[in-house]
Amino acid sequence: MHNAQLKINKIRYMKNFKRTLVTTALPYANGPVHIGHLAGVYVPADIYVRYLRLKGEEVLFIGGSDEHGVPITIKAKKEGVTPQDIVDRYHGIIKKSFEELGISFDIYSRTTSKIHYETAADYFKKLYEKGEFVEKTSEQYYDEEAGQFLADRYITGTCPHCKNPNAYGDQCEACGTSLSPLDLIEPKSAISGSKPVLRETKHWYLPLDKHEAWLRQWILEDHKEWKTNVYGQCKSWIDMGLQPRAVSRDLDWGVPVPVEGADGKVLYVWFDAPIGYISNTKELLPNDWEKWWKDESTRMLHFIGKDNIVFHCIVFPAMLKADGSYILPDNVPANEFLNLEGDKISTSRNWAVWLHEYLEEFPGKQDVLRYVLTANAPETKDNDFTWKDFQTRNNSELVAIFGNFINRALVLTHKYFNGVVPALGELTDYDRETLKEFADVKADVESYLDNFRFRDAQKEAMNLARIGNKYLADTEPWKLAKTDMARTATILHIGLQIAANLAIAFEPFLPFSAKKLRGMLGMETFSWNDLGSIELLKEGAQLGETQLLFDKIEDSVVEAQVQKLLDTKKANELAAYKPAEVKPNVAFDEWEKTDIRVATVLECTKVPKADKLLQFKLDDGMGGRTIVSGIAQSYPNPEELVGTQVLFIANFEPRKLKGVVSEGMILSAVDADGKLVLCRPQREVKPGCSVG
Ligand code: B3M
Ligand code: ZN
Repeated sequence: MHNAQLKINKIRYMKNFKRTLVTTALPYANGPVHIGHLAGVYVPADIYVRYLRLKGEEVLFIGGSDEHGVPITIKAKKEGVTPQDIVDRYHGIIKKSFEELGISFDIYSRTTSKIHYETAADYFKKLYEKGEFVEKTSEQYYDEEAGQFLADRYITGTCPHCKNPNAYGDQCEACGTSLSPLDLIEPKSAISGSKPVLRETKHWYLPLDKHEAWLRQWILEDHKEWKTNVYGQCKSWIDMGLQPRAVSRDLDWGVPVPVEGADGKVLYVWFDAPIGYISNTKELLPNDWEKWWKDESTRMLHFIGKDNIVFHCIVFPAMLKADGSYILPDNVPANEFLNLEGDKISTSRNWAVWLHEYLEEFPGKQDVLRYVLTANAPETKDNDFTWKDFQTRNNSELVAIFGNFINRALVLTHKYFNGVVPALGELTDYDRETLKEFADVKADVESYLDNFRFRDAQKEAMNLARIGNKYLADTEPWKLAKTDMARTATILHIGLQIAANLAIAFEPFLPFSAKKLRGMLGMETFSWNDLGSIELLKEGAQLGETQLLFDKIEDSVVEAQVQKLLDTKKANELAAYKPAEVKPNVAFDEWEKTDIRVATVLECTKVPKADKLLQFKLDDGMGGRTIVSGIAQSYPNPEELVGTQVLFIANFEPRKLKGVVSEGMILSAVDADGKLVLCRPQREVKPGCSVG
């Protein structure tokens, strides 16, 4: 991995910058955050920030909720509450869950704060006064019944490509095509259901075309070191030619456009949201914020997901440049997407592992989630989270390697040396080999972290635990203790130094466990620069109490999580269910030929060697009959049907099924999930009664 580019990046960084400003995408406050957000943005950003802090660098970590945008207004309308109610609810949930996961923001604020409204409005005004916008009038859909212009999401209609009747004005979710509202066939307002009309409206546009030349130079020439997924997306946008982008909308939720004649218009959410990074810095550091935003020796990094690349690499930089007093980001280490059990994570389909639910269902296991998400981080391509992998990584990596090593080293020290760090004696060749191997870890972890390769960095840190585990397994101090106390002391001394190194190396990745471990080792101070040292613990120092770092996750626990997802899938299927088309009409005298009757079940058993069939013995009021029915999979306990009543077709031509003659057909409804449900009269009736 020590290729030239990695080194160049590091040198660039060390030469030019004094401090680092890290921002993370502001999640929309219209739902809680899920593992996709975490793996793509917040966990890597937190690892990076913790790493810099541990190195003693000056760093600021900014987060917050994005509280504007049409989806929030739609959700509010659906629930019959105000948009403010919605964002208050989710901002609270999101903020608390981030805190509990140990995402160590210096501030987590929101875009409905007073300071944000002022900052965003002032930002717009300055650009407006500098003549950085162009004004354009265009025709947009207007709902005359509701008396308002319609945001793209508020218009539905038929997709011109796939004829899906429920396409949105910005996208067809059936075929994935992005649309403009004017593309829709038979557009309809999602507010009133009426047919919208076209009306003229004026908006302000950021002329990205005018920024194209410098953006091309700045990204494509000066930032070749950006991740290939980020660089590639930017290149294709720039090569397609940049277009002016509207920065205002006709909407009643957002920061009002602060110029005359702009009644009923607000800033477009993607204009105000990135300014939220600035407002939140101001809120935290009212007197000192400018050094983070306007000083060339500040290195700014935006951690985001791939769907936000164009806004952070092209639109926001153009806004910053248009103002003229701000620095530009030095890097935008965007990630790809994390899938869940093979399917795209989706808030609307509830296909997600929600952070606040995880924290409740897995108390004290924040680090397990952090570990698994980092191990599967979608850094270069989309990746998948499965509960099975979650369990395996916990049980065979955290427990079996990391936890096992720590536990052995500490328990043995308590047992043979009363919990006091024993003396280091003479080293064997094997000791030296082990120490040499572990001395490289620091440089490797650093190099990966400096290049935003968090999976590799964590893997490398985990190597320390592997080295420790192997060292104890090979040297077997528990056996030596019977014969050679001095040698036992040396081995445990080395083991404890490796443990202390782990407590430092894992602070960025697994902060809760690292802290616990430092407590067990009695480490009061620690710094990244000590990593690699074998003098972290002094001979004679007293260790703290030993606790278990990680514990096993049982099958039943992950099975319950998988079941929860299956339930979600089923609920989605039910929600999407559409009844089958009705068959052609049947004349009355044709229909009358069918003789449907009621019977009481006398016996019901599985048909041997036929997993779909049940054999019914019925009291049909006419001497009894046998019917075989293909409902076994929907009724795993057929004996429970005895005594209940069923409907059956009495004049159905008898036929042989698996050797049994079936004299009729029992009626059941086919539910949305394909399950069969028996039909019966609403109260008990005499067997043999007609149905009609
Ligand atoms: N809220 C989009 C998103 O969560 C948006 C990010 C804003 S960052 C300034 O995907
Ligand atoms: Zn379509």
